[in-house]
Amino acid sequence: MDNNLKAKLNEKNYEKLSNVKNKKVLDFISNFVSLCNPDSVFVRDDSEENIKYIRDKAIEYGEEIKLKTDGHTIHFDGYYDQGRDKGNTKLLVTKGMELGSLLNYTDREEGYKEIMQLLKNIMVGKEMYVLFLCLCPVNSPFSIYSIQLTDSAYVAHSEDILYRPAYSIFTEKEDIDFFKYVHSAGELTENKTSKNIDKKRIYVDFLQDSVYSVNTQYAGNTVGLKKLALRLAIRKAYKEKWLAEHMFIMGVKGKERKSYFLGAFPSMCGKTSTCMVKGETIIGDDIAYLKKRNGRVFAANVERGIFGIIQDVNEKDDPLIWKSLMTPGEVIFSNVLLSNGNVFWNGCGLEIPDEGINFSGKWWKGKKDEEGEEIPPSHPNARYTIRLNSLENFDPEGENKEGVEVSGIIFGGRDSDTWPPVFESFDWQHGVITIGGTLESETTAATLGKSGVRVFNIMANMDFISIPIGKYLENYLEFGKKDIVKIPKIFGVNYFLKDENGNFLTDKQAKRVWLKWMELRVHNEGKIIKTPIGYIPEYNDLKLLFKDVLSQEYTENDYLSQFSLRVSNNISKIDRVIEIYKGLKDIPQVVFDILENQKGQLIELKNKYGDVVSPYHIREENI
Ligand code: SPV
Ligand code: MN
Repeated sequence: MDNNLKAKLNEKNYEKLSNVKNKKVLDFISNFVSLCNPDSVFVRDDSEENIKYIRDKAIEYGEEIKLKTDGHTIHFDGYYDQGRDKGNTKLLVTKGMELGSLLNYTDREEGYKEIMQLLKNIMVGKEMYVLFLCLCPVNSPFSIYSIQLTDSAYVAHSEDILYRPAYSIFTEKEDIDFFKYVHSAGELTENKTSKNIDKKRIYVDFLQDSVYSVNTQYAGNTVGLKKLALRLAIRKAYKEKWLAEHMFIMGVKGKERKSYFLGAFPSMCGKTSTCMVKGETIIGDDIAYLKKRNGRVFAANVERGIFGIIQDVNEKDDPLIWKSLMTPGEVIFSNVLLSNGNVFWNGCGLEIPDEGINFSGKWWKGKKDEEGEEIPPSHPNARYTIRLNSLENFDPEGENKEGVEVSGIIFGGRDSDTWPPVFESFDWQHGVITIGGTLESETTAATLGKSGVRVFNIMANMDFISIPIGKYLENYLEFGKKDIVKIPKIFGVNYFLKDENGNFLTDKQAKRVWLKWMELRVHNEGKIIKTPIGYIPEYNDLKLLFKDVLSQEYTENDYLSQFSLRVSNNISKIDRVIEIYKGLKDIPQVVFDILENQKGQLIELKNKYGDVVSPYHIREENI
């Protein structure tokens, strides 16, 4: 160990680090201790005492504030640091390497130089935390070990709630590969938020399996094992022929059986609320790794906690999350309203006080921002951080090292006028290309029946893809082709379908029925109608399910309004996506073939029946 590093460690921390025999680990830590120059270095082992040290520091340094309820704290990110910063998140690439127009990347040499410059002496006056962690359960076929260096006790605390500790693994194994993340919140304001937001940078150096993040605190930009690691994992998965996905994992109960589903939805499109529905179980709400074993597909949750959107979480709609947020235990609230040691947020179902502290500092009802817009009590992206095992519906297989066998994969975006509420692809290739591969989401909540701006978001993973899209698709297609005994079925869902007057055609609870229908389908039960976009349910099955699951009457009119195929809109969607794919290099030809084929069938249907076609007409075509 070099003297500079040694000088920053007290006796206990020196001992902890000495127990790590891997030279690569020591080199990495030494280098960044020299560069960032913290006053001291704290090495976290897996003990409760060490974990508590970091929790206490977050409060001592003011990055978190204690709330009235035991174990609960609140953290604020800066006013301009309330979400993932796509513009300042860049992949570093060597000269001549092209990733395509949809990815944000920059020259590695320049980017590296810039970020090293920003990191220089950035931790003077601060303590650096060294955390040994693991993506997925430790010692599992899915494990990727990781080391986080950060000067933020809030980031280190969040990482403890969200990821499995792995110090003991680093002391046992001498030579393991690991991902590396270096983070500094930079200089802080008096409110303990990152000050130099104009120098906010998140650079992914995949050549060294490293990510650097500076002058930001928002977890999506800073918590290495979350979206920073996902970008590294997607490359690793491509090389090793597995999948790293932006997906929840949940159990759906059938009659005396349970099947596991994965779900990919862009942010704010119902992902967490789907895997948290009443009656089912959750394994994870954000990121899953998929690997094959004996010809079957297994998935594991990368995380052990949830960093979830809090807006509209209330006792009535989300009783299980609510309970976890209201019970003493470990919860970090971020960017909600603080008043008298209690927290409030939009849609919490409680009376919101007229003043307090929020992400804009001192807040009062009617406070306006620089543009004259009223500042809400909580930011729309305000969040809670909790452990999954604090939830009553946490699935008993949640920590299974082998993962769970995947029966179905669900894709859904914010779509007011194209896809039906639920449908099934013909097979893996068809699902990958025409469902996951055409996923779009409307940026703004559609108003007055008019659709918002649709943004292409392939597999809901667009923000994190770190290889050319064509290669990403190719890996997906291959995954379902080779060495397969049983492949998951692929489904599309749409919770946001509207009628011509702009009214939603389904209510929040209906997703519970769609899940049960998909559960039947993965066992090849339930009747289906074959349409050009895939299989849709028969009315009678849904009628029974609505009665069973929700005790609701489901009318034939409901069915016809929801499941009539919007043929013209589906054609336009395919045209939009083909246009995007044409602008990229390396898209496999089969992608165009399958999309063109589907479009051809839709045109035929349109010529015969018009813009919108009843499922009954389509059923006649089946016979
Ligand atoms: C998302 O936005 O998809 C999240 C939160 O899960 S973040 O950590 O910001 O990525
Ligand atoms: Mn996410």
